[in-house]
Amino acid sequence: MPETALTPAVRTEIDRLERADIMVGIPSFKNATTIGYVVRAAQAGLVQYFPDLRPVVVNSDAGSPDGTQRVVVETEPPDYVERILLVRPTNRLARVSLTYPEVDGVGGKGAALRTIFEIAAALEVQALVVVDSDLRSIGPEWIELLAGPILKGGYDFVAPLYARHKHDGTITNNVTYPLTRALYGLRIRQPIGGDFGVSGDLVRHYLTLDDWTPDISKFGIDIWMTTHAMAGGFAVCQARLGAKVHDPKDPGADLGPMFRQVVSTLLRMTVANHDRWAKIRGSHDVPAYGFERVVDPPPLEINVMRLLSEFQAGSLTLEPTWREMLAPKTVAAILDLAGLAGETAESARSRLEMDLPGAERPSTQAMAGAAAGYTFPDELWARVLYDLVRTSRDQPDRVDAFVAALVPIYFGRVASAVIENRDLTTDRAEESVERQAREFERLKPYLVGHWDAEPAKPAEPAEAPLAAGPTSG
Ligand SMILES: Nc1nc2c(ncn2[C@@H]2O[C@H](COP(=O)(O)OP(=O)(O)OP(=O)(O)O)[C@@H](O)[C@H]2O)c(=O)[nH]1
Ligand SMILES: [Mg+2]
Repeated sequence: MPETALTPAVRTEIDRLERADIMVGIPSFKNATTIGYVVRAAQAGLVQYFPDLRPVVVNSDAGSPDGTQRVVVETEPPDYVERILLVRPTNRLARVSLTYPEVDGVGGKGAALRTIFEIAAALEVQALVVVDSDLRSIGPEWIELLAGPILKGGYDFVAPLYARHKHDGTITNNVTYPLTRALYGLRIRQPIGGDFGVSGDLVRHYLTLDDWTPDISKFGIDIWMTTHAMAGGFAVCQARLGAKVHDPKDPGADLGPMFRQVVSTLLRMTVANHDRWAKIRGSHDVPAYGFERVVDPPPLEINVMRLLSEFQAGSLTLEPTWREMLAPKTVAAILDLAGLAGETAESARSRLEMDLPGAERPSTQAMAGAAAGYTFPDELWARVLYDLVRTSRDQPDRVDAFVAALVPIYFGRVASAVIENRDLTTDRAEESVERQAREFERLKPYLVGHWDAEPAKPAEPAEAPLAAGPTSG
């Protein structure tokens, strides 16, 4: 990790707290409306489930202008929690909100967590739980579910398992889950869920690593934590948390930068960890703890038409980059499919106008129905990602450009998943995620063979398109 740059204020807090056994860390940036509830749930969980340990809650904030930090320190204090839960803990819960320092000039969720790791290591905690500050569905039991396997079961890393709406978690379902599973052979269903339990040993391991990048200071942090837990041989499990309800995001509108940060980090780590994954075939289940709740997460609207149009529009400016980053057969199939995406969007649009004249924005269901027939095959998607692993190795300086160029292809893949799942229950939609994950495993020899082949001659430098890709910026 880069040199620690803890601010004097953070050091003062560490000196004041001295030691703790269990810590809940909460990164935040402009979450004043939701973080109070998360802090209350965290406090109640610590008091109720771990009354004999020394607990601390640490909020690591970006200096939010909306009063996030004030909400944290003004939320009902720990003695209120003791009163309502009728618990007399051995140690008084400590609560801190601080502004984290940027890492090499870059702030973000990962930079916030880095400060949380440093504090956890300095306080010598046995278990660290990190939870997002925009959660609506967290309850006190989440703290027990994420810390229990570490304190009682000897695990080092607890990944979350949630019921998510079938259209939510698109980066997870299409990229991080199938790729992580096929590479490392572990079925961690939510590798970037955002809510984790980490042992003191694993926190210390994180602090010794020297592969930190600006993307890890942002949303690359989750996949970085999960991958290092697996690659470092730490004991990994999952905790069933029920539903994940948080500030929703439409993948076509909000998730471009996050996609780039996660996928660039994943590709760089895949290249670096070749020795760890090259020999692994197939995968195993990862133990899951906690009561299996049946919950219906709230629905999420997705603009299918926009995803299809962006895929087609991407082909107009990004074809030269696609040729650099993908195998010739893969590019040919992608270009055909981008054309089909454009035609599908156009005909679906006119069909919707006829069916719903004057309607504002058609529902996800209506859009997906009108676009039925368009499919992005699992095998092609797996080849796209596997080609990218190889070109990321050969042209490490181009990873960011390749991942930016991948965004419209990813949109084409997400559109296909939304269309395929439009009439399915959440459980049935899960089967298509599993089918795709098996396809990544089946094609792993393609990745390995491709990796072992002679390095490709870098393609002729392509004319840089003047206009940036549709989602850059
Ligand atoms: N400190 C800090 N925290 C951030 C920043 N950006 C996001 N976060 C926090 O990171 C957590 C996750 O951010 P979200 O924007 O909710 O991301 P998400 O899309 O829900 O991510 P997933 O839940 O993993 O799908 C929240 O607690 C945010 O407050 C940032 O710039 N600085
Ligand atoms: Mg969120």
